[in-house]
Amino acid sequence: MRRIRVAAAQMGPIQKAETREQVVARMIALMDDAAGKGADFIVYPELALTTFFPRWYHADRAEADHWFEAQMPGPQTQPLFDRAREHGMAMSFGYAELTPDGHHFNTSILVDKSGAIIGKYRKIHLPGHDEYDEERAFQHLEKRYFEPGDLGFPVWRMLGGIFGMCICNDRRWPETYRVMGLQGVEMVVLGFNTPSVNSQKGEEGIEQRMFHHRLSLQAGAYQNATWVVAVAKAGSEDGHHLMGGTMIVDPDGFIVAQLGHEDDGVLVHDCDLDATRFGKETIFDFARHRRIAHYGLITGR
Ligand code: CDT
Repeated sequence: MRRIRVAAAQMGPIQKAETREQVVARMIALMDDAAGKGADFIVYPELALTTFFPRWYHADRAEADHWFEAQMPGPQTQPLFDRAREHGMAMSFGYAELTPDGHHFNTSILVDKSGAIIGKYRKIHLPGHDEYDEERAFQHLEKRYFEPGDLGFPVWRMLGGIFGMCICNDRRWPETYRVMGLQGVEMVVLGFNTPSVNSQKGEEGIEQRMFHHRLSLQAGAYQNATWVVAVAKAGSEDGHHLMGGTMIVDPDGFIVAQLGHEDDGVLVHDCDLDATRFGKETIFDFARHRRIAHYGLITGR
């Protein structure tokens, strides 16, 4: 038994006017709650420090730079790192990253119990569009503000297990999980900001969106014999509603814990990383059963 007590730290809406200091205070409150419940590892949403700003159009892209972090930790996020170290808790959260040479990514990091950043992932599947689209009910300008990630889908050893990260739209792509699965991943953590309606397909509402969310997570978990921890930013941000759906899926593909609200709150669950063994050693023993000679269209070979 290799038990990790995970806290999926859902965040309610973050309004445009909220400051980093206010948001970090909310994250610290969630962490203290998780610590009281004995958590080893806390996972926050995609773009956890700000509102989901890609819904706002700036003709001049540089006007969006204030949503980005040029330093991690920086002066406003250092208190979060300090508190995590005090609690001896590992963490993962998403933020908008501005690199020293001017590149923009939708990023998440993995921080170990000592407060050291041991892993970085940059979102690869960027949904939406890069110019103002008047046909849409609202904008989703991730392709305008971010470049596709350039780090692949690595995994990291931490807390006695093998961890991977992806971000929001990545969870809908089987390749995301499989690339980490091939490296033996035991827990994939991800944050998401998913509007509860489709901006291009008015009749697709929250029920269908939630179904596709669950379908993606459960399939990814089962087909790669891995835990999946998915954490929402939820509720109405300046009138734009994001669905909830924070949940933990076991390596058999079952949802073992989920939150039923759209506010700040932690979902704590004990995950046994050894529960991944059965699937990895039997039906999804990739070395024995994959037939890559027939996957050329996928691998590009
Ligand atoms: N943040 C993010 O990736 N959201 C997308 C919305 C897709 S609609 C353009 C998602 O896949 O949930």
